[in-house]
Formats: sequence, C-alpha cells, structure tokens
Amino acid sequence: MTDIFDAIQKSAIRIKDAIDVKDIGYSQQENSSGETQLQLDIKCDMIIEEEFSSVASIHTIASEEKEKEMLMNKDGKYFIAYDPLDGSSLVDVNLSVGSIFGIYENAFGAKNMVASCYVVFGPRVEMVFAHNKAKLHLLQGENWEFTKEIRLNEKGKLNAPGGTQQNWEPYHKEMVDSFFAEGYRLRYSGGMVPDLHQILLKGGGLFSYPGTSDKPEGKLRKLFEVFPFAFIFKTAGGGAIDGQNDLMTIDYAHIHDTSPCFFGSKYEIARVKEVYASNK
Ligand code: AFP
Repeated sequence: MTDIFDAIQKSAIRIKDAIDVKDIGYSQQENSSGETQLQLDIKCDMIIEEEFSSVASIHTIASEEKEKEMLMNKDGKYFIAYDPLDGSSLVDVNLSVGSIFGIYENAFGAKNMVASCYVVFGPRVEMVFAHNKAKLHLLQGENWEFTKEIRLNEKGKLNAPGGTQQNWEPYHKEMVDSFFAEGYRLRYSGGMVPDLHQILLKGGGLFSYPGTSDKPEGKLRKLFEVFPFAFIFKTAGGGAIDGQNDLMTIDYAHIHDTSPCFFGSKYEIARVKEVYASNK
C-alpha cells in the first residue's frame, strides 16, 4: 500500500499549489449531487487521477466529482473512493478544506475497507493515514514528517452539529442542546475535514450530520466521506454510527449514496445511540 500512500502525498503537494493559485471560478458542469463544479474541484480530481494512474495495485477509482467509477488496472486489488476537495466552496472565504480517500480491497463497501486517509489544507498541510493506527503527518517544504499517533479520549469537549437546524428532529435538537448544557463548545466551519480533524486532535467530541426532514439520508456520501472517517475514528479509539448502527457495517447501493453520520469519542457516541434508540 506504500505506492498508494506515496501517490496521495504527491497529489496533496500538487493540490496545495492549485489552491494557492487564484482560480476559483465555476465550470459549466454539474457533479452527480447536482452541484455546479468549481474549476478547482475538477483540477484536483485530475491531479489525483493522474497520480493514481501510475499505481499498478489500483484496480478502480471512484471520485465524488465523477458520475461513474473508472477502471485503472484489471490486475490491481485496491478500489479507491475519493473526494478530491471536500468543502471547496470554503476556498473563496479562505477556510480550511480537505481531500478524503477510502481504500477498499477487491470491491467498494465498508466491510472491504483496509485503510483510509485525509489531507487537511489549512495554515499547514497535514495528513492522517489510518491502517492499523491513525498517524498524523505534517508537510514541511516538499517532505512529509510523521508527527504522532492519534488517540481519542473517552470523552471530549467539542460539539459540531451539521445540517439545517430548522429541519432537525426535535429529539436531535434536544440531544445537541444537552451536550451544550454539559459544557461542550460549538466548533463548526462547514468543512467536514477540518471539523473532524479538530475533534481528532483535541482529543474528542461529537460531529453529527443527521437525517433531516428535507434529507432523510443526510448529506454526506458513504464511500467518499462517511466510511473513510468512520474507519479513522474507530482506529483512533472512538466510534462512528448512523444513529443506531456502526457505520462500518452498513451497505451501499450506489457509489454516491449518503448516510446520516455521527463521529466522536466513546462517551458521545454512546449518548447518540441511546437517544436514537429511544426515538425509533
Ligand atoms: P461542499 O463540498 O459543497 O462545500 O460541502 C461540504 C460538506 O460536504 C462537508 O464538508 C461539510 O461537513 C458539509 O458539507 C456541511 O454541510 P452543511 O453546510 O449543510 O452543514
């Protein structure tokens, strides 16, 4: 898997350069979620596709920016689903964004995930790669330096509640409020990568993106966003559920499927499970 890791590291350096260039116009195309694609999304997608095209162990790729999956090498064994630039609408307000990668063996699907990775482009560029452990790396010039292993505490202090509040279920709102009443602080930028990165590095908390009255299946995509972060949180000693079920046990039907999702340390995830079980 080292060749995949290297290709992601190379892509990240090129994506950082692409973000730095003042080129954030819209293209004429829409992605499969019906969003008008930014030129930058397309550029980042191309960079990753190019870097992956020279890795023989990759069988198929699926990108959040592409309608369909794409065969790379029929003899490869890895299937990689990636979101080239998650939160790209935040670039023009100069907030942090990220790339997310789910690495699956033999086929896509949570049960086949063997590793996952994200890169956060903020004041610094950092990468978290989870395989047996979740490891943080920092970009220094053109070199990546291992910083530390990430481990979550049993309980955190941050609360990152996603989705339109107007469309939350009343019991979801009550649960979010109950964390604030317990002293949790609000941390939500609208970029999944920096929001989850903050929770991972500050020791814990809760990120939620529930099913809502307008989006019962949530907004975040299973293969590109939900499964990769579920894998990282579980590897770091936390939890990841859809309200009831462990996210790493749920199926997908289409590559662009979404799911409600909750990521956090053990304490917060246990509370979510309890609240959602009693409101089934
Ligand atoms: P964009 O890629 O369209 O900016 O969306 C970002 C994102 O998918 C994810 O990074 C955020 O956690 C989530 O959307 C924020 O959505 P809300 O604005 O509905 O909270």
